[in-house]
Amino acid sequence: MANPLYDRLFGVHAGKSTPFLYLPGGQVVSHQDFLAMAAQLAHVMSQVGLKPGDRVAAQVQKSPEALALYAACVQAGLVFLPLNTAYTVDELSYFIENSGASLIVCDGKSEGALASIAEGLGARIETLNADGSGSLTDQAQAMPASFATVERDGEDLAAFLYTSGTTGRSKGAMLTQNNLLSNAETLVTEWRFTAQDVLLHALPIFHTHGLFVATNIMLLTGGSMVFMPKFDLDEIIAHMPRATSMMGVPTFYTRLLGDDRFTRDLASHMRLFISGSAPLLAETHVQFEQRTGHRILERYGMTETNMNTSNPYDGERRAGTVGFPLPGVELKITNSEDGTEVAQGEIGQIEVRGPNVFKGYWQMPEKTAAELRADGFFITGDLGHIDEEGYVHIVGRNKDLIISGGYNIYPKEIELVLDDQPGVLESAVIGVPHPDFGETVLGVIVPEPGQSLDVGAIMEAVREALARFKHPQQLILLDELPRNTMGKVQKNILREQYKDMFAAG
Ligand code: MLC
Ligand code: AMP
Repeated sequence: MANPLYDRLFGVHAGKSTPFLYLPGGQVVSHQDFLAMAAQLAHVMSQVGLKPGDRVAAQVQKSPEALALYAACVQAGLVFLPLNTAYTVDELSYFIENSGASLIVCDGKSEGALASIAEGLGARIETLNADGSGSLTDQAQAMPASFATVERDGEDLAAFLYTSGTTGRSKGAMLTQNNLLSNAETLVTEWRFTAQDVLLHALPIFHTHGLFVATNIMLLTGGSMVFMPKFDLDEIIAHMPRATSMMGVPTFYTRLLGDDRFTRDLASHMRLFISGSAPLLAETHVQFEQRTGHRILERYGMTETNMNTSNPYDGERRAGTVGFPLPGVELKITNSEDGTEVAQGEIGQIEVRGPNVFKGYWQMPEKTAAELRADGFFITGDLGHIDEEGYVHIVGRNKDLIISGGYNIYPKEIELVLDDQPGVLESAVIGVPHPDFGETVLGVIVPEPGQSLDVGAIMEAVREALARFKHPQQLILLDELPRNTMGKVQKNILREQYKDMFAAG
């Protein structure tokens, strides 16, 4: 029986007592322990009636058990749908309803709030807490430590990851087993990962970066991870001497550089530092090399595509670029009006095609057709150019998107909440430079004529509706928004006007 993703990432480790996860408290989870945990969870899910292809929505804190839930879904042929732990109940109810999830796994603290949603949708709810306790693991303990892997084809769906959209409605990106496996295989080779690697893992495991890039690579090679619940500077510094590699968003690197304990000596055992999910400032790249002697390897990816490009392992890792298309990935720069390729060196929209590219958005054929061409090229929404030596440069975005600390925020989603508030005529949400998060959110509101606004009440409504990382750092009141002759709001003018609002120093 075959299940390519399970067989290659997990099944190959059967019976191995080699370390897989080093936990900050000193415990070690071996490959074998991890597989047993996954098998027990797979039993619970099949016993409660889940069938291959069913969706499992999980909003849980990072823990070995949470990672084993991913493995269990792969083994039982279920579609794993990890959700940001910051999402509010409002946000979650949309994802759960839209995906038609049959099982919701959440922290015990959220069970009460989610129970009515689950009931309304006919979904089952189980709990999994940060310490690994909960109804799911309670049931798992009584289960056998091996599970007959469900047969799957490489084209079968393995995961849904929700990504917000410019219209404010999130879309479930459908990723197949082959999408995930092909990309992990390429990255292992490109970045020279082996069973000897120890990866510092401080990213969340509900997004592509921490789950599919970091974890899948380490599973494929049989290496191990120092598995931390979140990014904590002290913990990173404490564990760096035993590690060989780290993956992070740019904020990880700027925070490390801001700490005097982060020295050349501390990083001397490290083989590789990788950055992605948001632009790494060339200045950070340079400072990092001066401090440690290491050149950060920057790569470029997306939820819909996993990784597309990477700076070379052996060749020159060029600051301010995202390197070359990965083997098997075709990348072209096109004119956003007619989709034709632009001349060498010119700026246009970045399109990619390859085995990494997703299968479309769940039950949204129009949105899929608008972004995924019939010939397989995906329109990323990023703007860039390719220089004479073939390095890809990202110069901006064709989509209204803010990236704060590696999290994507679509202004439209926030504008919809702001516009709904009493006394608000209209709003514009923009991203402005921020020393820690790269960019941060600023809300500009125009009150209805003669109205005085209760900013506190507006912020309270935002808190209710949206995850913390999407909240505007500040709300600014203006009499009117700048518009062009077509009546379109000129966000570029607002961005320029407020660009120094959170500047360092
Ligand atoms: C936390 N906060 C954020 C935030 N993270 N606000 C804006 N943007 C963020 N990214 C909030 C907290 O809730 C807190 O609110 C306050 O800001 C300060 O928190 P902190 O303690 O300083 O933040 P911390 O918990 O340390 O988190 C920062 C971070 C984290 C950068 C370590 O956000 C992170 O791990 N980001 C990684 C995101 C990621 O994995 N992206 C990959 C997407 S995949 P309060 O109210 O308590 O003060 C993808 C594809 C690809 O993009 O190419 O990889
Ligand atoms: P997400 O939707 O969370 O997968 O985010 C994908 C987006 O992150 C891309 O479309 C880019 O805009 C951005 N991104 C990822 N990696 C990089 C990078 N190295 N440099 C600049 N932007 C990046």
